[in-house]
Amino acid sequence: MTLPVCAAGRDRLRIAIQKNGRLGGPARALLATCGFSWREERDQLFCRGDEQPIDLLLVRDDDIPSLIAEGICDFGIVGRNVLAEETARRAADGLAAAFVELRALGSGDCRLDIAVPVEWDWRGATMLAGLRIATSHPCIVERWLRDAAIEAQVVALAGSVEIAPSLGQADVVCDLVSSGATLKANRLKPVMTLLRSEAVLVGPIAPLDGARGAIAHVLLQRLDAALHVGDRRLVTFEAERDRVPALLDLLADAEPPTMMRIDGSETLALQAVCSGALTWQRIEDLRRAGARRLMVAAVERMLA
Ligand code: PRT
Ligand code: ZN
Repeated sequence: MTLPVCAAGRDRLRIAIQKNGRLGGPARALLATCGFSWREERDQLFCRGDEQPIDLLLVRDDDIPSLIAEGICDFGIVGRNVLAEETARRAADGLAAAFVELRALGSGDCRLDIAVPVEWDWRGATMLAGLRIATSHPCIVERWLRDAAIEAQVVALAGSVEIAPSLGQADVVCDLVSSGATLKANRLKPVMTLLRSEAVLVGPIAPLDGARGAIAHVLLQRLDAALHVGDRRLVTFEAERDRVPALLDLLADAEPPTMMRIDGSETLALQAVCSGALTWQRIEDLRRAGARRLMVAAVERMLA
């Protein structure tokens, strides 16, 4: 792929995300929440930001760690499992660390699990000795086996890992699991977790400076704000002063509320940001405890 500007001396930021696949949609949505968007055209891998000095690269997830390591991109959004595999591969090749996980993004949750045939009576990791383990994360598995002093054969596969035992390619698997339905359909059961994964923001080890550093600062600040907002809700209501302690007990998950006195009366107007679900039941409980003129609103942006 030929990129329009070389890495050195570049003053625009570059972010790599998955073109297709599970993390592409959530990554685009998160960046849009941060106020960044790009016009994408079919088969286009490089999207220049018109409104902001940030360009987007649409790639396969496996390519993202190397793009950061080589300085072609500044940031990427990728599964922690992909980063961990590339980190283990670099270490096995004697290469220094070249990227770092900067933020956990709260989407794409999964686990990298060892799974064995359902009929096995699992008695611990030592059972793996002498077996063949099929996986798309061979470097993580090799390192784990080495650390656990277990001698087993790692069978590296690019995909369709779960079917390997029934095809006779392997005895057990080490694969990504979210619902577990695929394991079950292949008569396998998870017995150990090697890694808990989610989508993460990856970036260079040394912080960026100059123009790119300034844009990176804005990106990270907006990202933190977006992650902080999450599914927070703003609840506002009025109540008599003597009812307030009981009402605050019902809002134990709220950040410290703002209270204002109304017209020299004993009535207070309150507003609080809550992280828990504000269900109808909860709103009705607040009303019974003395809250009036209740309103719940989604929080779009927060900046401390
Ligand atoms: O084309 P490209 O190389 O970019 O994409 P890809 O095919 O390599 O990756 P993709 O899009 O399948 O996954 C991207 C990332 O999503 C992974 O690296 C993980 O970080 C994350 N993720 C979250 C998952 C899953 N959940 C998941 N369930 N990746 C794969 N799976 C597989 C799982 O192994 C099983 O085969 O999906 C299947 C269904 O899983 P169950 O447990 O719900 O049945
Ligand atoms: Zn991939």
